[in-house]
Formats: sequence, C-alpha cells, structure tokens
Amino acid sequence: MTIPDLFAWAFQSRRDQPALDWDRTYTFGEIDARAARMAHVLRARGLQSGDRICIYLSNCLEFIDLYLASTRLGVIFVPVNILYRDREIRHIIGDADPVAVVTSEANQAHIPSGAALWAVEELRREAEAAPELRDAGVADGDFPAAIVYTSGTTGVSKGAVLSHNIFAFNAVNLLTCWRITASDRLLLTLPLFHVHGLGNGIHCWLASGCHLRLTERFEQQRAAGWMLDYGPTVFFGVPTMYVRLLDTAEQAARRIGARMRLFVSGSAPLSAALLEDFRRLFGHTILERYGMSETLMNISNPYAGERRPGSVGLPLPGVSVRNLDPGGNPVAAGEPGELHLKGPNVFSGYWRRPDATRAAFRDGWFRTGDLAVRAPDGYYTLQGRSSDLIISGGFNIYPREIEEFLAEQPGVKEVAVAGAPDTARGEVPVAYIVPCGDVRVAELEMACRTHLASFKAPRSFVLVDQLPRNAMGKVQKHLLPKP
Ligand code: MCA
Repeated sequence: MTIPDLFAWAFQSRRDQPALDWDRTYTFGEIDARAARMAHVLRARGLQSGDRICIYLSNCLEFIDLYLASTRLGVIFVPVNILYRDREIRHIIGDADPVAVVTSEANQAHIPSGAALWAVEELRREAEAAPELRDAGVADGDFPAAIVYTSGTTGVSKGAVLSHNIFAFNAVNLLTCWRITASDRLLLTLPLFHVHGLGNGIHCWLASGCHLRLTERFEQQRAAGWMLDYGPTVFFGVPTMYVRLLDTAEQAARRIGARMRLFVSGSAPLSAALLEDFRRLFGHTILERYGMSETLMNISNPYAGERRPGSVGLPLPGVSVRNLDPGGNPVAAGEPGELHLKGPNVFSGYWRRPDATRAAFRDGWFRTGDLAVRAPDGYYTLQGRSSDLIISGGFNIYPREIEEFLAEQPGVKEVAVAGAPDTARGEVPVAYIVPCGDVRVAELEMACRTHLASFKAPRSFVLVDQLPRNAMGKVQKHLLPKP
C-alpha cells in the first residue's frame, strides 16, 4: 500500500474535521489541499518520481506539506537532522544526490556551497498561489518513500531506504496494538526528521484521522502547559522528555494523567526507576517499545497486560525475532544474544551501499547490533549494544565520527570518545585526548560545536598520556578513566 492510499480515508471522510493545531487549527481538507498545491510546486520545479529532495527544517507546517507532496509524486524524501552542521550535511547531500535542499532562510548558512537551495519561504508563497495537483499517483508500495540517515559505525551515516509499505505496515501495527483511533488527540513534540516523529507521529495521525498538536520542538518549560491546555490522549516521547516532565507540579501531573490514555517511550532505554517515578506522579505506566530507523517499530510492551519495567516487550505482529550467539546459533531463553529481525517492517538496504547492506543481513535476517535476553514468557530486554553507539537524548552518536573529526584538529595525537552516564540525557559523549604539543580544549570544543551537531559535542575533554589498548592495538574503552 502507498502512503497516499493509507491517508486517503482521513482526507476523504474527515475533510471538515479539525486535523492539526499549529498557528491555527487546520482541517483534514485543508491539509490535503496544501499537499496537493505543494505537489504542483514540486512538479513545476521539475521533480520526478525517484528524485530525492533533502529537507533541512525544524518542525513546521511546510515539513508536512513537503512530505505529503513527495509521497504523492514518488519523490524520495530525505529528512536531515536540523542540528547537523556542515560536515554531516555535506555527507548526506553528497550521498543522497538530491535535486534540491529545502531549508529556511535562517538556516541557509549551514548548507555547504554547491547544493541547490530552495527556500521554504519561497515554496510557501508559490504553493499559496498554485493549483492542486491531483493525478500524481506513485507506483506501488515497494517504492522508496524516504531515505533516513542513521549514524554509521564506519564514521559516516548511511541512508536507510524505507518503502511506502514499511511506513504503512508500521502505522497499521501501531494503530491496532496501541488502540489509536480518530478520537485520539496526539501531542507531538518530537523532531519530524527522525522515524520516531515521522514514522510513528505523522503516520499514526493521518492513518487514524485523529487530532494532532505539533510543536516546533520539545521545550521543558512549556511541555506540561501544552498538555494541560491541549489535553492530549496520546504522547510519544524519548526518556529525556519523561525525565524533564518529572518537574511537573503534582496537581498538574494528575490533571494531565486523567485525560491521557497512553504515554509511549522509545529511541533510548527507559530505566525502571524513571518508569516508577513517572507512574507515581502521572498515574500512568509508560509503554516502552523498541525500534530502529532501518525497521521502524519491532517490539513493544502490550497495551493491555504487563508493561514490564526495563523490558521492551513482545514482538509486534508480523515481526520475527531471533537471538543468536556470535557463532550464529540460537541462544536459550535467559541468555544474551544479538537480535535479528525479519518482517514487512524491515528495510531493503542502505542507499547505494551494497557492501553495507550485505553486512547488515545474515540469511535474510537484519542484524540489529543490539544484545537482548528473551524471558521464558517471550518478553525481550535489551542488554546493550555490540557496537559502541552512544544514545544522548534519543539521538544516536557513533564515537568514531567524533574521533575522526577530533583527530584532524591541531594538537591531537590520539583520541577516543566514550559515553558517560547522564541523568537527563541517558548518556553524553566524553573525549579522551592524547595531546601532541599545545592542545587547547576550548578550541576543540568550539570546533565540535561549529562543525558537528550540538548533541555530538563532547561534554568534557580529558587529557591522557596514552589510551589503554589491547594486544591488537584496539582501544579498551571500558578502561578509560571516569571523566
Ligand atoms: C535538541 N536540541 C535542539 C532540538 N533538540 N535544538 C533544536 N531543535 C531541536 N529539536 C539541542 C539544543 O540546542 C541543546 O544543545 C541540546 O540539544 C539539548 O537541548 P535542551 O533544550 O537542553 O533539551 P533537553 O531537555 O536536553 O531535551 C532534548 C530533547 C532532544 C528535546 C529530548 O534530545 C530531542 O528532541 N530528542 C529526540 C530525539 C529523537 O527524536 N530520536 C528519535 C530517533 P546545546 O547542548 O548546545 O545547548 S529515531 C529512533 O531512535 C528509533 C527509530 C526509535 O526507536 O524511535
């Protein structure tokens, strides 16, 4: 099924119903018409089915217009994290080879020269005056809808190619398993450039025909106020957001909890302590689930039944899960193994990277790189990762990328980056530097903040005489001193 077909019900039978609160309330009919006019603009600017378009925007109405228009035209949507800076953006543009990069005038300076830039303000003006394009029609559900870049273990990110079917399957699964219907009210503060906000948020909204309130981003000072004012029944968040919400006054938390039906958490591990603190304050047990950009949602605690602290729950319908030891043999219940996944939710591969794609699969199963234990009753608990990925505030960070960047800086002889625990963000990156000559930490920090996404900038820099290495020369990160 294509994404436009999945959304057709909401756009056809709920035309006059309120759909979205942004600067004002928009009906489904208005959202549909905006998308049709944006589709005309993109077509008039020459975009064809199979072309890529990069979107470097924070959450806004045009983000939605562009996504819907692209999926209707068969244009492949490539969202770029708005916190990315020159290196990260240059890599994605070079790899995805888009016809254009859409950004706001305020953010144009971050786009490396040479890329074709389309200002979102101009697209908005053109779309206001454009006729509606209605006969676009994308080929079929196997066609790519989006390429989502995931931080790569090789130091550069790879584009996971996600088809229309994958998004549709994921949305249908979540609607059923989490009981999302047209009478829900969804508060979405997650960024739309990741699959959590886009694949779960936008798709559950338009597949169910429920009501959405979208904000530009999550803001700790305002989040509880939004909830009190809007009265959401569903909230999707990362653990950092739930940590921030613990500051809510007791009475307000109770009022929010009374109207809420479901809090979902994902993108990073939710601790049992946070689950319990949140339950005490809001009167809700957060539903934790597990997903990846390459697969969307895989495993989820049940809507009814036990939401087990520390566990991500049971495989979603259609998703096959196996747990293997390093030799490729299935492990017994209670034993840790690497999670492998198969199902209609699994991507076909990385954009133009046959080698990386081959390495990501084993006998047709996707290797997640995550270690897990399966309880005798089928609940999965994630144990850690076989790679040294750091997750900070729900954003993935591969230390190798920061290490490569820092190694290029003057005064740095050797460098290792590791995650340090952080109460609010889960983990934060810390850099260990073996200096040569005169190294200035303030300058290193400034270089990271200028050229990398803010969440990748190490929170501290530790100068060391040498890095602990094993006989093979590999850095033993667990032996690094605590920052
Ligand atoms: C964070 N920052 C942002 C944003 N988010 N800036 C602009 N727009 C944003 N959306 C920057 C800030 O500039 C700041 O940088 C730093 O991040 C922390 O911001 P702060 O205000 O202190 O926020 P916080 O209270 O720490 O909360 C951060 C956050 C953010 C709002 C929870 O981390 C976030 O939105 N996380 C969601 C990530 C996500 O959607 N992941 C899904 C990946 P500075 O330090 O310079 O001040 S998809 C996925 O993982 C899979 C598939 C899955 O299963 O879902």
